[in-house]
Amino acid sequence: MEYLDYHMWQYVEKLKQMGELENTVIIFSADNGTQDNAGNFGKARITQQQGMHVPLLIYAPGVKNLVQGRRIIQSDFTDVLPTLAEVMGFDFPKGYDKLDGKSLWPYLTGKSKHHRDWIYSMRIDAQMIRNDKVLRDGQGTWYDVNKRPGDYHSFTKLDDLPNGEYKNMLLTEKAKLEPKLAKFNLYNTDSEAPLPPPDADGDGIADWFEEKHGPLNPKEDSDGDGVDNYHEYVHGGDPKDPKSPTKKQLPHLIEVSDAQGEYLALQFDRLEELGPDYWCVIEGSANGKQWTTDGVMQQHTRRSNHDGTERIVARIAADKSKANLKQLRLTVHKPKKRQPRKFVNLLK
Ligand SMILES: [Ca+2]
Ligand SMILES: [Ca+2]
Ligand SMILES: [Ca+2]
Ligand SMILES: [Ca+2]
Repeated sequence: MEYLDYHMWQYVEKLKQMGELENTVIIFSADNGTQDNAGNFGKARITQQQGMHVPLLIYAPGVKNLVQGRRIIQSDFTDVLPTLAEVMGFDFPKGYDKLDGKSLWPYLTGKSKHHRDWIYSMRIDAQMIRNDKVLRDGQGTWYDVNKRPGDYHSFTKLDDLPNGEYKNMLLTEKAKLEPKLAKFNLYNTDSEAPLPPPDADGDGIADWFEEKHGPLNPKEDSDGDGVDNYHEYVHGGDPKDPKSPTKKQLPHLIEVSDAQGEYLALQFDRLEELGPDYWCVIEGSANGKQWTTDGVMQQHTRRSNHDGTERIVARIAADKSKANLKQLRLTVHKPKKRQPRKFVNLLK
């Protein structure tokens, strides 16, 4: 934190030297916390609000009447662009309908007491939405956030509340938010994410791989090396060569030692072309029976092997000596059918 303060101080000092501090709006935010310091909820987990929640600090010493102090309001990242546009006097062209956010400026400058009614976040096709009364997490569970809207940890599930007036009020709020989800549920039909490689029979093995090696059944192990054809493709193996993929290419445990400590990690190779649609889930287990994603990094380091594959290292977040997870396993999901976004360039 001190190091971060030091860097911010350097920015502020530089702006002072340039005589521009009074003419600058500093918007400071952060990536989602790591799992260690966010209690297993970091790294953009959509399943709980903690995975999505980030700080937002705004400092504008030259602006009179700027709202001061900590505020608990609904605001998300989509608000940053319209805020900056308003600060800089940029008007979006009429008919430009791609802005989901709302400028924070009227609220920040005290012209408006209220910013917005609800906020939204998504990852792949998981969606989270909330207002100051109810919250839906990325798995579709609804929570009562009415009593402590600024508390991001200890919500009661709507289903667990006794029937009555209070629950009915929350159900009304839920009914207001639910229809909004459909508008944004576009990942499979109108997403700007790069498409996975063409796969005519939809079995998860790209066309080029089946053209090269002949039609493949993803569940079959054609060369009897213990790796089915789907995973031969995923890990950059050869489905007709029992010596490929090698043990180094397949998921295996390694020990990592670096400045942050000693960790148990799962290492494997995968084709670079797979992209985010081939959803990797790493689970850990203390006893080889119960498996969980809690405490396991889902965003991992990746390094290109410069041969069309990349090496992935996914590690347990806690130090090895303290970690209770002793085993890791990998599941690679097959992509859903998707269509590319039909871009309309309204700014040209
Ligand atoms: Ca295929
Ligand atoms: Ca096939
Ligand atoms: Ca095989
Ligand atoms: Ca093989």
